[in-house]
Amino acid sequence: MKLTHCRSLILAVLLLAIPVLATAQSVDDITPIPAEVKKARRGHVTIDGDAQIVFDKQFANQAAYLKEMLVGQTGLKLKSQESSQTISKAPHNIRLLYDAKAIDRDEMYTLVVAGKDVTIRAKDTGGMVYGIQTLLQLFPLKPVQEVKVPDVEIRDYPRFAYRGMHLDVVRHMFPLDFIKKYIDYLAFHKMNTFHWHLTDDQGWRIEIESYPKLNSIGSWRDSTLIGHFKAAPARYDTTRYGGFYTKDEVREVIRYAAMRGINIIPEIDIPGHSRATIAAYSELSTRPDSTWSVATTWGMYNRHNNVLQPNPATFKFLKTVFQEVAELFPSEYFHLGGDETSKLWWKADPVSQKFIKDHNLKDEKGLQTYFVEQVAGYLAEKGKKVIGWHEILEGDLSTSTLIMNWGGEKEGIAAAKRGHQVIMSPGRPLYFDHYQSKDPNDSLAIHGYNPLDAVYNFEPVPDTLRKLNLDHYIIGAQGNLWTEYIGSTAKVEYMVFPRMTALSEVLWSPREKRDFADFKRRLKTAIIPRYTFWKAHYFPNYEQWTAEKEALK
Ligand code: TNX
Repeated sequence: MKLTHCRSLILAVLLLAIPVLATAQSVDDITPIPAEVKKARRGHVTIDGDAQIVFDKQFANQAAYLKEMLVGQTGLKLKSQESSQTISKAPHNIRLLYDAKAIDRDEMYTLVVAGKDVTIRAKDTGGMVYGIQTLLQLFPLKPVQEVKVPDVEIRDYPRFAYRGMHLDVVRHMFPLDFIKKYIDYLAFHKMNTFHWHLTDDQGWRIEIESYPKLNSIGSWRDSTLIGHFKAAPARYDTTRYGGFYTKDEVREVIRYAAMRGINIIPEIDIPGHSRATIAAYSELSTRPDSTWSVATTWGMYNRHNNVLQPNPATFKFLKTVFQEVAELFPSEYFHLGGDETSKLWWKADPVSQKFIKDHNLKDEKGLQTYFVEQVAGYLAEKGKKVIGWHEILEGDLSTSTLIMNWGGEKEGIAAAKRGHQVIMSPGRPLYFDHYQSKDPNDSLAIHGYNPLDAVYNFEPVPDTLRKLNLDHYIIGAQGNLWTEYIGSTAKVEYMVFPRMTALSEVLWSPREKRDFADFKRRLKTAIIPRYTFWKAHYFPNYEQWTAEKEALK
């Protein structure tokens, strides 16, 4: 045996024999990069089974969360006690403290490792959760009996107030456990909003008690398109597909998310994208005597996706359903869709035309605005404000309406100039249902090319707005995952990782700290091991496929 082989054998044996002592992961690997880090090279705090979590009562849930995460990641089982009731002293503590003085921003935390203790300070749930995420990144991803956490002082807070990920559960639906996992992914990435796209042409995915046919009929489709919708001839899988989340399940997800500092914004998409609705209640459509079925194909908003008719039954329906859903979700904002509303159905429908005339509306765009305003009113009765896709700006709306812009900079700028707060979610590069490579053998996606570097280099605030001092209207950004071509949880993960990680740094870290080369280094040393630890799928060829290389061709 060669000497080098012999040496590595000895090393391997040694490593196997001492799996219990581990140094922490590097502070330099924390992702998204924290705002301020001061490394003190003096010492460390040892966290072992004798250490305990001491928490202020505001953070009881987060103490439980940390405990559970530590066991899962390292096998370390720590005891925990509320600070005002602390009886037994431990050699070392992880302290979770409420401190509204030291913490002067929303969602901020400080993490100090010094002396005997690790101390996280925050003044809200989000801040504490993010402090915990950072701390967990300092622990190894394997069973240990103790960890020496290096002395450090971190002062950290987000660049943007809105940091979101969307998931379409209509085109394909995912098990409740995966929804929770997705929320865990968001929490790791210091995101604070989960946009849950719950209704569309292809299905209705939330339990509604007042209109039960939404579930018995609207939640199911008879078949599903196979392959790309542009492929001819179209082929269908004739297995009945569907389902919906019960209210109890939704409540469970809301609770789960709240502990992790995540707000859930539900979306009920109206007045277009309504095939599932009218399949259940055809009287709400502009062709009440036609038989409608839940859509079985994709990308068909113009000819086939009939819209809601403005009639008394429809407005009663909208009020009842939106109020029923609003009661379930604590979110201040409610998403009412408003995208891709095909005007041709209203044009061809005498009832809609008479409605436009009787209500002094300018045209079909005015009618679209009327729908949005009505629903905004129903939601206001429940104390909620409205978010809609940027097409709702076709008419004049109250500026309290938040605009989710899936267009480009132009639409974002227009909305901000009109005094609306805007969430940037442009198809390029924040649609993660688009391709991340140009490899013809890559897994099927809708179209497009949004490789990792395009996401990492995305700047949510257009220069034009900065120059006009209107940059504060951009409150954040969101990655969207439409699931026409995403039929499994493995594919969801493949499409979002590592792009979601890149987006998290855009949203969280100071702009001047962003550095793609360093980000890729951290992906290798810390993040991909994390995906692997989660047993999550991811797109591995992100270095090979970049927007920059394509531009040079
Ligand atoms: C457009 S973006 C849609 C969705 C599709 C998506 C596919 C938006 C508000 N509507 O219904 O799933 O494109 O990328």
